[in-house]
Amino acid sequence: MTKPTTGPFTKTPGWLDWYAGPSKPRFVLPANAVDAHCHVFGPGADFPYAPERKYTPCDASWQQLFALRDHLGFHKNVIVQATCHGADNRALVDALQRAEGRARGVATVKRSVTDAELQALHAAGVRGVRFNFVKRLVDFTPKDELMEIAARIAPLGWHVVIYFEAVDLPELWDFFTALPTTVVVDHMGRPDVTKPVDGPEFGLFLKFMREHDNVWSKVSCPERLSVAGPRALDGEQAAYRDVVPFARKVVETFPDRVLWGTDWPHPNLKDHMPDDGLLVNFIPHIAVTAELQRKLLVDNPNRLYWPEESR
Ligand code: 0GY
Repeated sequence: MTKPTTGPFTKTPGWLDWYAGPSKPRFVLPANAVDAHCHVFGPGADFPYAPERKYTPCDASWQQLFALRDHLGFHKNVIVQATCHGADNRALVDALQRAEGRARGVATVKRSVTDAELQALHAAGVRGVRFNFVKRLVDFTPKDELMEIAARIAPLGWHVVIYFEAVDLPELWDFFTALPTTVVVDHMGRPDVTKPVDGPEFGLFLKFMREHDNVWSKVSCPERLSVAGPRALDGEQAAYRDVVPFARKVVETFPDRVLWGTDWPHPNLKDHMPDDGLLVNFIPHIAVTAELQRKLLVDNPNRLYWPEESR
């Protein structure tokens, strides 16, 4: 892959560039596998970052994303609008239009979005909107505005992607459970993996999924959730080992409602930048049979994002 660049913008101090030489994964992905959570950033020269952004990344173009897709062995991508672009979806739409049907998108929209704009996003391949509740990433949006957006996108067959921290789930519960669409949770609701997998905090997340069969979860981002980090003394087998029980529990309890993605180019990591090839090798630790792997990587994302191909 080509190396990261910054274009006309100055990166946030300490920002880690994505890993330019990912290894070839040992785990061979099944045919038609989908990387169901990844982003494009800019390039800033073509698609400037939003004035209200909380960080300035290095550029991460559609060419670089699709090169990674091919290198890792994925067939398709779901590209999720990142907060550094606010509700300006032009970089996302451009990437979708370049993908020749092999990418779908999750956008960010405001209450002021017109029906014509929603239709144009749909035509480009957008199939969901993202509501972000992570305070370091976004300013607060009133819940009545978000509910209004959810009601507008529901007739399009779109879903809502929600991103929040585990401690905020109790406060957000009533809003989440009132959403009229399929709801996809980013990164298992960001559990604190130093707490027990069978404790009350993660128990509430499992209850959320158990009691609401419209709720799905991405079992992604071990590199973001792990305290143990990428390597243990016994090597790669144990990478992000503290995340394994959490992700495995979700995969095995809700095998038909889980998705996996690289999260490339990995915004806001402070300590290390993962080798995406090693991240793919993490998958068989959380989906331990060929059937679970097929559901996670192929059946579920294709059913949600390419339903016309799954009929
Ligand atoms: C992720 C996670 C993060 C950032 C964003 O849109 C974003 O800026 O999602 C994060 O910093 O935890 O899923 O990419």
